[in-house]
Amino acid sequence: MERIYLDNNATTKIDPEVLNVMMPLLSEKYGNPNSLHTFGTEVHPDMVKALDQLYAGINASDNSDIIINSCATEGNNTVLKGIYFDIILKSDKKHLITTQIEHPAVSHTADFLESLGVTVTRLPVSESGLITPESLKEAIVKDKTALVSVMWANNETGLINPIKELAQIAHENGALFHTDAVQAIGKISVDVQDTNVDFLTFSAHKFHGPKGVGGLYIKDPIKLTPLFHGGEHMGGKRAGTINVAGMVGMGKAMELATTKNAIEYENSVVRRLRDKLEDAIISLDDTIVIGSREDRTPNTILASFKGIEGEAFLWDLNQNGIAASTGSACSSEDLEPDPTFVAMSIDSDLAHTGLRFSLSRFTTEEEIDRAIEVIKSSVKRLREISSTYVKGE
Ligand code: 7TS
Repeated sequence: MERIYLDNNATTKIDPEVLNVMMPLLSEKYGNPNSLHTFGTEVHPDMVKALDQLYAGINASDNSDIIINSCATEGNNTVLKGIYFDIILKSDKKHLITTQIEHPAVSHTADFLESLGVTVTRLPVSESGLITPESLKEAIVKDKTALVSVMWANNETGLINPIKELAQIAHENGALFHTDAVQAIGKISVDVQDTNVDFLTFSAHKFHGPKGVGGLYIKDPIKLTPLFHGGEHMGGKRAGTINVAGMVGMGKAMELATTKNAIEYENSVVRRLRDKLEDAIISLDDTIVIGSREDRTPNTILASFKGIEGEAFLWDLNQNGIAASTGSACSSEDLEPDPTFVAMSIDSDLAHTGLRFSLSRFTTEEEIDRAIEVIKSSVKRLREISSTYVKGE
């Protein structure tokens, strides 16, 4: 059976061009970049190129930092814990603002800091599922809030927050601003100078790069206490031998994902396919999709099918070759996943019925047509089963 991958917000396929540039660094060019012999030094040009591609992809200025790390989870931990050590412990700014819809890489780190005595405010979403400037204005305390951390685009709904306005409010009140841009890179234009964010995290495997490598942007002249202490790698900002092949792959993936053409492709072709799938879903009885299309990344749908339990639906789709998600795969190892916490904070009727479909530039029209057929017949079958079950009770 042909398999169709509609779970690109969990991870993406490596672009063959990315794999190509990585292969030499996984085979003959294996030197440690910190070594002084030619095995070490010969990889430097590849690393410089990758850094250039990363800086260009998010429009970072030359004197700002991009720290290469293992993933966005590490980047998010570095920012929140760095702020704890550098600002919260050392000044009167003991307040952290985040949101109710962050990925656990931020929310659980905020919970941990709260257990150490930090005051944490978690902004709710508006009716349209967004974090509004008004709610931040209400929560922020001038010269007492150390950091505001708001994700750029939500991984479950795809809803895009007004990052530029939020960063401005943070700055006007003496706070720094961090955004988890994992779900934004490659889907919409991301510009750190235009939005004036202080910290931004990303993860290569979400934009057709390899797993196990990510980046943290830090605006000049901010310095953060590192999460890892050890050798002088990355100028002492993140100890541990750099994943050279991963970094080079991430650079290439960033370049491919952020050109004007790539973003236009997302916004036209991917959006059209997403809308086609979405139109088919909402044409079924008793289905809804969270958030207005214009407010979302062009590849994401979080849908709810009344009367159908999300896990059962996911299983049925998987049996028929369609890979979707009940929300964040990060929670699917739990026996009782909490897949739709974002949707629930928008609409409590959605508990356990939300299913996420996320496309990529590799998704084809034929795949969407086949997915529509499978979804329709699966909904019909599962509703028949549940009505028989209710009657039999
Ligand atoms: N931040 C956001 C917004 C994410 O969506 C994810 C992964 C992460 C951080 C963590 O990235 P990592 O590279 O450190 O693992 N999100 C998902 C998801 O939505 N389904 O599976 C993983």
